[in-house]
Amino acid sequence: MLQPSSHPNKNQEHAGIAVQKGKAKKMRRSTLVAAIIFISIAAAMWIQTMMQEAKRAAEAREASKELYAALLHPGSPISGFTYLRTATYSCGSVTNIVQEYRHNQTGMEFVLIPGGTFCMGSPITELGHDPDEGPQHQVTLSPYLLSKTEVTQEVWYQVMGYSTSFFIGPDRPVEKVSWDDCMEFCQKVGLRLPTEAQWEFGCRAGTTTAYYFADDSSDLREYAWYGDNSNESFGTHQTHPVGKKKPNAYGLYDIVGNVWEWCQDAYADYSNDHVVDPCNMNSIHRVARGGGWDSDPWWLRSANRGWDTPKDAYDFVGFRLAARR
Ligand SMILES: [Ca+2]
Ligand SMILES: [Ca+2]
Repeated sequence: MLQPSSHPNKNQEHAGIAVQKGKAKKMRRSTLVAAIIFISIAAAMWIQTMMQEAKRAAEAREASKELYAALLHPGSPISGFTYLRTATYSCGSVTNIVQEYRHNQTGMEFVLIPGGTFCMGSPITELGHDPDEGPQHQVTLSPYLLSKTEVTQEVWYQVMGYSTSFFIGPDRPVEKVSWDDCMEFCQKVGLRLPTEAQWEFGCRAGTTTAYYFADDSSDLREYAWYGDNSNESFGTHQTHPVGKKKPNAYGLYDIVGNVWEWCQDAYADYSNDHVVDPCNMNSIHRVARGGGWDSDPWWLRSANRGWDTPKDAYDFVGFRLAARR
């Protein structure tokens, strides 16, 4: 039989402490359980991310294998593309034999660019050189595919379902697209923007001169639409249908002029380091290359760099597409 306590308050106190201790124990237990759950979820997410990364890397290796195989055996299959032809292009002092493929989803033609090592940037002695084009440094690139032309308004409309350009024409380059818009487009077609290094390697096509055809700009009007000639046939300066000027030594059209072309990278200083497949993402600005319909000649030099924020869209900036690393 329970005896009434002679010290009810003390007993209550004991009981209170016991309850508090029990609560504290429960809290510790629930904190521990929450921590274990949190750690488990974080670990699971980390493992999932690692597995996705590994899968992406494996896919990239496989894709890269296809490109290496195609370089060795012209016409070899490349997933998502159809082999078209092997073509020879000469420009400046360089001649290249390249393979061309059609991207099945967009219908756009691409050149298989072999990659290799080149000197990126320009020397301070180059006429028009800007400080951000140096230091010149060695860059090594894996093979990749680059579209022969800028993305046209027709292709943009097919993929995105809306128009955005200021100068209307289905075979003119799309413009007034921000870098962010380009990301959305690329995701829909399983392609990406070229890195800045891929863009410059493609533009130079083996040349080391200021322009991809010579050191001086006197022949520029044969190769590009820019401030001196983009008013021809229209009266005012504007974009022109893609692919009407002479290509470079990789068979790329309008790689300079017509519209500036967004690149994947953030705009950042170069270093002296020899880099492999670089893609810098350490700044808020994004790179655009090649100059456009309103540009001065020196903005169309292979090494010239432009930049803007990822959300800005102008009627003189568009893009071309790349595939693989
Ligand atoms: Ca261009
Ligand atoms: Ca510049």
